[in-house]
Amino acid sequence: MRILSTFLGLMAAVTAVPALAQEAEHIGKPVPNATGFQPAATELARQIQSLDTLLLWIISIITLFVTLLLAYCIVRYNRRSNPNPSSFTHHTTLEVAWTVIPILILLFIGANSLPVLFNQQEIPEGEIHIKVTGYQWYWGYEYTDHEFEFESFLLPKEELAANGYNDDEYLLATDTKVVVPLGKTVVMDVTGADVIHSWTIPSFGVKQDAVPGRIAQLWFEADKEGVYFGQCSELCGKDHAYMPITVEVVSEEKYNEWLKGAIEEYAGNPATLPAVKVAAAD
Ligand SMILES: [Cu+2]
Repeated sequence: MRILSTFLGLMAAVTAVPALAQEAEHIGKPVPNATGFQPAATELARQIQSLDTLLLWIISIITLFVTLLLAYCIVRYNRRSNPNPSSFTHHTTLEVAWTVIPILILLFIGANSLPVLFNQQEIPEGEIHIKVTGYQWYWGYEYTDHEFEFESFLLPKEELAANGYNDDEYLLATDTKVVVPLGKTVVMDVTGADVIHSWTIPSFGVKQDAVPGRIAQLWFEADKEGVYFGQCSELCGKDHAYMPITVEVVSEEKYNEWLKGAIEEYAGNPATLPAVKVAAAD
């Protein structure tokens, strides 16, 4: 990574590109004490978040309705205010209503959620292809269009600042990162080398299990430049918490520069397995 940073630095100096990769805005990351979603950077994520909002409204209205109904019955029909309860056992209109209304609600939810699901699962023609492999406990990325690959490890605390990350990005930042261009369709093949892992970037609205022996796909098209973080999302062993994911979305120009450097640095190198840098939790 240091060689790559130096290379990028040189490239930036030579071509007068104003900002280094490290100066990019760090957008997709958790915020202390927040409860909402991380900012959406793809259409997929926006769709998921609006579906969540819609469902929250429906759930809230139903909960409120049931609570009020319960309160009304407690007040109106307790033994004191209603000493002689009615004894009917059927009420056709009511029974039809409590069958048909929930069906309509479920149909409405289905009609709104299935398109979102299909949009995630119908993989479009990709412009950039990356194979992602989950290892115990790091990620491997292969840019299959250019035949190079590299591994991505957790950055130890003391190396965060040197790599342009804040201290609170420990457990999120990695030594090398996935770099993708803005506005291009990225298709990822996701698999696991040993046990099941799961690759995700919350801001992109993607999460895919990495299952050994299988290749699953995910896709995204990021529409805002910046750095986005994710973490392995399938319990995969003792260092599960120490295999984060860092993705940087850059302009096409910067991407091509990065690609040149990455090909130079990684191509032809057999996938070496660097010594595990993962430090135990401290
Ligand atoms: Cu894991």
